[in-house]
Amino acid sequence: MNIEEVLVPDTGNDGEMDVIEVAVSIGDVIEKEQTLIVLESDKATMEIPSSVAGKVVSFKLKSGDRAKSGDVIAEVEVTASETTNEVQQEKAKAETPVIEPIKTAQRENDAKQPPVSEQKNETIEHSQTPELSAAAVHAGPAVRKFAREHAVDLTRVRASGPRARILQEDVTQYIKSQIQRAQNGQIIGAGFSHGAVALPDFKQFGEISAQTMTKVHLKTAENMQRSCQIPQVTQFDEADITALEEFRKKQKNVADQKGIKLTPIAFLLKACAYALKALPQFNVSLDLANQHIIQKHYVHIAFAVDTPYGLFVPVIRDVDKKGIWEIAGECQDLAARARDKKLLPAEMQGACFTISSLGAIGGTSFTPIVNAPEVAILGVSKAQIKPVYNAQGEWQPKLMLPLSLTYDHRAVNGADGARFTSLLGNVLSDLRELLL
Ligand code: CAO
Repeated sequence: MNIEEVLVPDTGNDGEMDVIEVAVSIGDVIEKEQTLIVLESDKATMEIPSSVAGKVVSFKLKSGDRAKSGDVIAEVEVTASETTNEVQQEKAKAETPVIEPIKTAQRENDAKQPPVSEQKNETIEHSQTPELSAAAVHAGPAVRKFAREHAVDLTRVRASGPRARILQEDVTQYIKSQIQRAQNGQIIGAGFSHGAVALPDFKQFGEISAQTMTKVHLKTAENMQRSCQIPQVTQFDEADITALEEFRKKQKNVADQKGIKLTPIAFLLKACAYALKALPQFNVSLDLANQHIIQKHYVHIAFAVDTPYGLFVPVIRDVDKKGIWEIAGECQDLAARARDKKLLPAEMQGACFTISSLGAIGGTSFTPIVNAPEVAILGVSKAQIKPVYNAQGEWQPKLMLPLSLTYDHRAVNGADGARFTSLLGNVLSDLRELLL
C-alpha cells in the first residue's frame, strides 16, 4: 500500500491563505489533477489539484483553516499505476499543474453578475438524483461560487472546457435551459431555489430518512411559494351561525332521503358567492404585464380537500346560480373523488376564489395563502359556543364561526376586506339575506 502526501504546491504567495472550500472527503477515490481544496488570499482564489490519483485516506485541512506552500493537504493511497519510485516522483513533480489564480478582478466581475432571480425565474430540476458529488466535477472556484449563488447543482451541468472542465458559460447555459423548460411546463418544482435554505448534513444531529416528494406535494409547494410572494393581508372575523346550524340540523331527514350530507361548507360556498357578487373587486385577477384588472362575470369557487395524497382543490362552477342541495351534492362528490384520486384536471381549474375549511379538525384561526391568480381565500376554523352580548344588554350563548379572509392587497384594499367578512357574517347569521 503506497501512501503519499499531497502538499500545497508553490503558489507564489509567501504567507498563509484561507482554505475556503474542501472539495473531497476521506474515502473518495480521486483522479490526478482533481481539485482538493480552494485557497484564497486577499488577492486571488486558487484551486489546488491533487498530484496523484488514488483513495484519500486522511485529510489534514478543513474549511476555515489557513495553509501555506508545503503544508500537507491529504494522504492518498495511490493507485498501482502511480508508483512512488523516485523517477516517477520527479516526473510527477514536473507534471504538477500550474496553479492559476483566479484574478480578483474576475471574482469581482462574478460578484457583479445579477442573481438569476433578478434576470428571470430561478429553476432547479428535482426529478433526478445526481450520481456524482459536486466536489468530483471539474470546475474552478469562481465557477463553483457562481453555481452556488444560483443554486445550480454542478453535477447536472454539461462541461465544455478542456478536460471536461465546467466553465461559467456552461452554468449560464444550464440556467437558461432550465428556465426554458420551466416556462414550457416541463419541470415540476421549478422556482424553489428562490429563498432556498442551504441544508446542513442532518445526519450529524441524528438518524434520518428521506423519501421522494410526490408530484402533488411538489406542485402544491411550488404554488404556495409563488403565492407567498404576493403582498397579502388576513382579515379575521366571526359569524354567528346559531340559526344556520339549527336550520341545517332540521334538514337531516331530507338530507338522508336525498343521500346528501349537508355540512356547513355548502352554506359557506353560497355565502361567498353572494359576497363575490356584492363586492366584485374580489372576483378579479391582476394581469400586471398588461396592466389590466380582469373582472370575472362568473362565480366559480374552489374548496380545499385534505387527502392522504396531499391537498386537492376542486372547483364548483356557477355557485351563485345553484341551490344549497345541488352545491352540497357536488361538494360531496368532488371531495370523495379527490380522496380517490379521481378528479379530472378540468375540475380543478377556473376558480375565482377558494375556501379552506379546517373547521371539522379544529383551530381558532389561521392565515391561508391566496391561491394565485385568484385574489382572495377564505379560511374557516372550528365553530364554538361563546357568550355574546346582545342589543338588549344580555349575554347569550351563540355558535360563532371564525373566518380568516386573506386577500391580495394589490387588488383589494383593507376596507373592502373588512366589508367582505362583515357581509359574510350577516349572510351566515341570517340566510334570508341570500334571498334578497
Ligand atoms: N366548525 C365546527 N364543525 C364543523 C365545521 C366548522 N367550521 N365544519 C364542518 N364541521 C363539522 C361538520 O358539520 C361535520 O359534523 P356533522 O357530521 O355533525 O354535521 C363534521 O365537522 C365533519 O365535516 P366534514 O369534514 O365531513 O365536511 P365539511 O363539508 O365540513 O368539509 C372538506 C369538507 C372537503 C372541506 C373537508 O373534509 C376537508 O378536507 N377539509 C380540509 C381542508 C384543508 O385541508 N384545508 C387546508 C388547506 S391549506 O390552507
